[in-house]
Amino acid sequence: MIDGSVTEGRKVAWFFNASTGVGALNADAYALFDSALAWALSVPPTAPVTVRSLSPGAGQVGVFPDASLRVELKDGGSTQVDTNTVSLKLDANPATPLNTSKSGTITTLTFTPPALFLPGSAHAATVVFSDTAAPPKSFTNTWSFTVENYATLPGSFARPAGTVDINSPGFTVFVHQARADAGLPNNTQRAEGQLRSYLIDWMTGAPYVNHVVGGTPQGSFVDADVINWNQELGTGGTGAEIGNFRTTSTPSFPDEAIPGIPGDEDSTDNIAAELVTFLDLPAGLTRLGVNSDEGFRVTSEVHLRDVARELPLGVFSGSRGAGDTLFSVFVESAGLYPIRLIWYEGVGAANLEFFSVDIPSGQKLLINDRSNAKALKAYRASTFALAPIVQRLGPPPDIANVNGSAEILAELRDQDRAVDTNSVSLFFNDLLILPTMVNVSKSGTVTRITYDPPGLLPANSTNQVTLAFRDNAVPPNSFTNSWKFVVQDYTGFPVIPPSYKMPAGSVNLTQIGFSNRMHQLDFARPGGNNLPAPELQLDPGFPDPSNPGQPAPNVIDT
Ligand SMILES: [Ca+2]
Ligand SMILES: [Ca+2]
Ligand SMILES: [Ca+2]
Repeated sequence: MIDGSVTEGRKVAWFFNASTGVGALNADAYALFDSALAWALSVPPTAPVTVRSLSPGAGQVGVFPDASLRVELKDGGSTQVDTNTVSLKLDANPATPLNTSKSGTITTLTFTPPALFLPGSAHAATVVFSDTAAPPKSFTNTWSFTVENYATLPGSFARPAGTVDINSPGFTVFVHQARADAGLPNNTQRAEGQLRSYLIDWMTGAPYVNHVVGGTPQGSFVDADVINWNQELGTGGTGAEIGNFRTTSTPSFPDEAIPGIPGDEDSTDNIAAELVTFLDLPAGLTRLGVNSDEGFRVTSEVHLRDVARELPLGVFSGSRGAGDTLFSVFVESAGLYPIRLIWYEGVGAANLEFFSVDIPSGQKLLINDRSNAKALKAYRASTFALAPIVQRLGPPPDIANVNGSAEILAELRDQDRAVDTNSVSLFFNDLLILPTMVNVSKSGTVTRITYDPPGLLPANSTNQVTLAFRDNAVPPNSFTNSWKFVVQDYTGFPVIPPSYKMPAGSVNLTQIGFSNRMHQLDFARPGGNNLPAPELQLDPGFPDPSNPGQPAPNVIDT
C-alpha cells in the first residue's frame, strides 16, 4: 500500500458485509473474517525457503561450553527444503552426526559437538541447503559466536579427605553494613574494602563502622540451609518476595531475612556480605547461578581471600534489580571445593539467591536444598588450616597509567597461620631490595609491606614486583607473589627544574600556609576575565578612568 502499512509481496484482503448495518454483529461476518485472514496470511507462492532461527545466535557471546548447534529452515511458498541436501559445518569441519527432522514446514538440524568448547573461544558455523525448485537453488548461511570464558577448577583446590565437617551444612557468613547515608558505589572493589576493613569513611578517617545487629562476633552468622535472602523479610519489611525462589514457586521456598539486617540504624542499604562454603562438586561441567540485587563475585582458592591467587568463577559488578547471572565451571575431579561468594547492595531493594542449574533440564536448584537429590550439598566448616593471604597490592596487578613516583604496597592478613615478618623479601624488576629499604610493620593480623623506589620510575615502563614470605607453620609454607604494572607516559608533563628550588635554609618552616595579595577595581576590568588582564591589574595596574594619569586605586576592604 502506498502508506507503507503493507509490505511488498504480502497479500491483502478488503471485505465488507453489506447485509448488516454499521456496528451490528452478524455471525457470518466471523467466518468471512477468518477466511480472509487465512488467505492473507498464507505464504505467497514466490516466497523462498529461509533460515528461521540459529542457535547459538549470530554474534552471540557468553555461549555455554556445552551448547548444541540448532538450525531451523522454513519451506517457501511453492518450494521446500530438500532435506537430502542439508549440511552443517562447525569451524570448517563437517558437523556429523547431524540430526535432521521435519515437522510441517520446518526442517530442524541439531548437532552436539563431541567435546566442550574451550573458554572464550570464537567459532564459525555454516549451513548449506538446496530447495526443490527445478533447477534447485542453493543457499549458504555463515554465522559466528563466542563461548563464555569459564573457569577450570583444578583438583588441587579440593579439600583433603577428612578436613571438611560433613555435619556442618550450609554457609559461614559475615555481613557488614555501612552507615545509612554512606552512599557507597556498587562494585567489587567497594565490597572487598568494606568486608576487609580498609574502606575508609571520609567522615571519620577510619574504616566504616559495622551497623549490623547481632552475630558472634558482630556480623558473623551461620546460614545452615539455603541462600534465599531478601531485605523485605527483615523487621519492618513488606514481606514481598522476589527472585526465582519464593513461597509460590514449585517447590516452595519462602524468602528469608538477610542476617543482621536491618541494622541498628533501621537501614536496609549499603550492605556487603561474604559467604564461605565447601561445595560437593561432581567431575565435569557444573553450572552455577546467582540472582542478586546488586552485584556479586564467586571465587575459589585453597587459602580463601587471597587476591593474588583466587580463581574467579562468576561475577556481576554494578547495580541491578533482582537478576540472574549464570556461569559454567569445569571441575577436574569430584571433591569438596572452597567457594567464596561476596555480595553487595547499595540502596533500594536487596536480595541474594545462590543456585545451580541442572544442565539436562535447565531447572534451577538452590544450593544445599537437602530435599532435592540433584541439589549441590554445601558444608560450612573445615579443619584445613588457612595460610596468611595477600589482601591488597599496590599499584594493583596489571594496572596502567601509574604515577611515576608510586610506592609499592603489599598487605598480608593472618588467617589460621600467621606471617613470619622476618621472612619477607621483595624483588623489584628482578633485583632483591635490601631489607633496610623495605618497611615491614604488623598491626593485629595485618602485615604491611612498603617500598618506595628511588627517583621516578621511567615513563611507560612495565615494572614487576615479586614478594616472598613464609608463615609460622611447622615446617613453614612459602609463598611467592608476582605482579606487574605500567607507569604513565609523563614525558609531556611540565617540568620544574631543580634550579627553581629554594636555597637550603631560605624558607621559614615555622610559617605555614600561603601569602596572598588582593586587588579590587571599582570599574570593569579592561580585558575581562582573561589572561593577561588579571596579571596587569596586579602589576603595573590599570590607569584610573576618573583620574587621568593616576593608577587605579585598590578598593579592597582591608
Ligand atoms: Ca538460609
Ligand atoms: Ca527469593
Ligand atoms: Ca538495591
